[in-house]
Amino acid sequence: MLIKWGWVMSQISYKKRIKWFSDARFGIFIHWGLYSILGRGEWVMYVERISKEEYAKLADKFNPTKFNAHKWVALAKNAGARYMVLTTRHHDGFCLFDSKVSNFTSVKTAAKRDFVREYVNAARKAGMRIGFYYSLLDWRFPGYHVGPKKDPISFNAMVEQAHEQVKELMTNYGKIDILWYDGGWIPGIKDIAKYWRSKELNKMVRKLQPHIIINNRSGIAEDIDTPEQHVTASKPGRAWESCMTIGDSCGWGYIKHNPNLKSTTQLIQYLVTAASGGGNYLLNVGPKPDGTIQKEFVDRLTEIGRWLKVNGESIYGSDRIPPGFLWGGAGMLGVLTAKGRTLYLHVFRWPGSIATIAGIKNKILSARILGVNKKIKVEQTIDGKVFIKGLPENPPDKHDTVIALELDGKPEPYSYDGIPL
Ligand code: FHN
Repeated sequence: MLIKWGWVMSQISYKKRIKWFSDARFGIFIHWGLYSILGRGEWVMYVERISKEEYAKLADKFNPTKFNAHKWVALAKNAGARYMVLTTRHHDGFCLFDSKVSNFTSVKTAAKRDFVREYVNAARKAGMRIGFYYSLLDWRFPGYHVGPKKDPISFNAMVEQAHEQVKELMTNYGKIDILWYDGGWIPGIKDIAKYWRSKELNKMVRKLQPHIIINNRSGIAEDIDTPEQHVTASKPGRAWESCMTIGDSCGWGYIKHNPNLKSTTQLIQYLVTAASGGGNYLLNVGPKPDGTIQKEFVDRLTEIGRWLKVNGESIYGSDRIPPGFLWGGAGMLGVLTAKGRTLYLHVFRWPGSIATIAGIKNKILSARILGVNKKIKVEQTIDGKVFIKGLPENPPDKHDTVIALELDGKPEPYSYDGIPL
């Protein structure tokens, strides 16, 4: 009985801890560091086999005079994001924060700045929730490349560095909302949590930051799943967040020539689809070496913000769509999101003056198009079909027009199982 009670209490604390995150639905990921100078993505050191000595010379050139954390935060806020996650240290080992256990930091090299502190201060001032990305692995340690069995001394030194630096990040920057581990994989090793001593590490993190949300990449499930470059819902009750680049999936850090960018419509529809599954969308930007963010990214984030200003009620604080709705609920038109007794029909593919969906059991009390002051009519059949009439011939929003359906209760699917067409 005691064990069950303990489980129940942990679930309550989980639900309380995760609520702001799930309500937020949308965050901005930022990958920035020495690799931005080369403009060929954050894996450049590894894929071009640049020696750590050669790569370290970049630190003498990394002096982003145009970096202004307030501008990054303002862009994220203007995009409608409710939290941000910044790479405090990526796999290359270079810290954007002050560390007692490493000289390879932005404080002890050319820039002489603690960029993490500037980011934290700017985000806190703007009421933006704060996330730290931290790569457990560090390519500069031979123990990572040959593995803990071949070079336990170097591997364990890398683990010690991780524990010390995570402690610095959790101690020196005030209340932190998300710890976003990455780089936990160890070639040839399955139980990575054992080698990173993740249980001990996360116990220390939670002692220092009791409200923090920890992702699933230290080898322990912790609080959130993190599908990457795809939108895939976790099991009901489990928070999750899809992280994605604007460019194609080969690079999160700045890439000088990356013409293959996702459209704003695609990005908005990924955000909506994540919300439909009760998940979050963490959209990445890779700032330039001078600290500015390229126009194509600024334009997309600004347009997402415009869309959210009109349609945010269908995203923020939305619930996962209950199972059983026919083909996601909106058939060929798009996807559904929900909040309480309101069902939001996100129309990606505009049908003209009449929209038809099947599979809603509830009685629809009224319907409105978000951001459009136009009366529309709803007709329902006894077998769950809905005809929304009087719609404009052309879609009011080019990315996703949202029709809000007020129901007589929480959304319930109408099942056609066993009923022939
Ligand atoms: O190797 C990293 C990669 O550089 C990037 O940081 C992504 C973001 O989630 N995570 C790892 C690849 O899964």
